[in-house]
Amino acid sequence: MSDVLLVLNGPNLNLLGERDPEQYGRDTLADIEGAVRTRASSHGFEVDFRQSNYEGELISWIQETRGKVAGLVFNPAGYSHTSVAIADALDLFDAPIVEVHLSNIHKREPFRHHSYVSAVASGVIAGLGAHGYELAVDAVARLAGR
Ligand code: DHK
Repeated sequence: MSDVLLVLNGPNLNLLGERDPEQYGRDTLADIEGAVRTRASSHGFEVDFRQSNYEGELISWIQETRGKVAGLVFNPAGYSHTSVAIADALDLFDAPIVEVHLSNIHKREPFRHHSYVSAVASGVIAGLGAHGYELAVDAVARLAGR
C-alpha cells in the first residue's frame, strides 16, 4: 500500500490569499500545503501537492496516479460544477477521494450547488475554509484504514 496522499487543487486556487477572502479566507495555497503536510505526517503519509488551472492536466494527473496513491484530497474549484470529464477520470480512481470546498457552495449561487465530483467522491467537506483540508486528510486516513 502506498504512503502517498495526493492533494489536487483546481483553477484559481493559486490566487488564494488575494482572491475574495470573504469566501475563501486569507490563507494562501502555500499555507494550506503546510497545514496539510503537518496533518498528513501524523498519519504517516507523504504528500504530493499540486495545483492546475487546466482541466486536461488535472485529468492526466488523476490517470497517472491511479493505483499508486493511498488516497486523494481534491478541491476541483470551478470544475466541480462543469466537468463530466474529471468525474469520469475519478470514477476509475481506486482509492478514497475526499472532495473539499473552502466555501459553503450550498449557500452561494445556484450554479455552485451541484458538483459532478460529489457523485464519485467518498465524501465531501464544504464551508470550513482551510481547516476543511486538514479534516479531509483525517478522513482519507480513516478510509484508507490507517
Ligand atoms: C472554489 C472555487 O474556485 C469555486 O469555483 C467553487 C470552491 C468553490 C471552494 O469553495 O473552494 O465554486
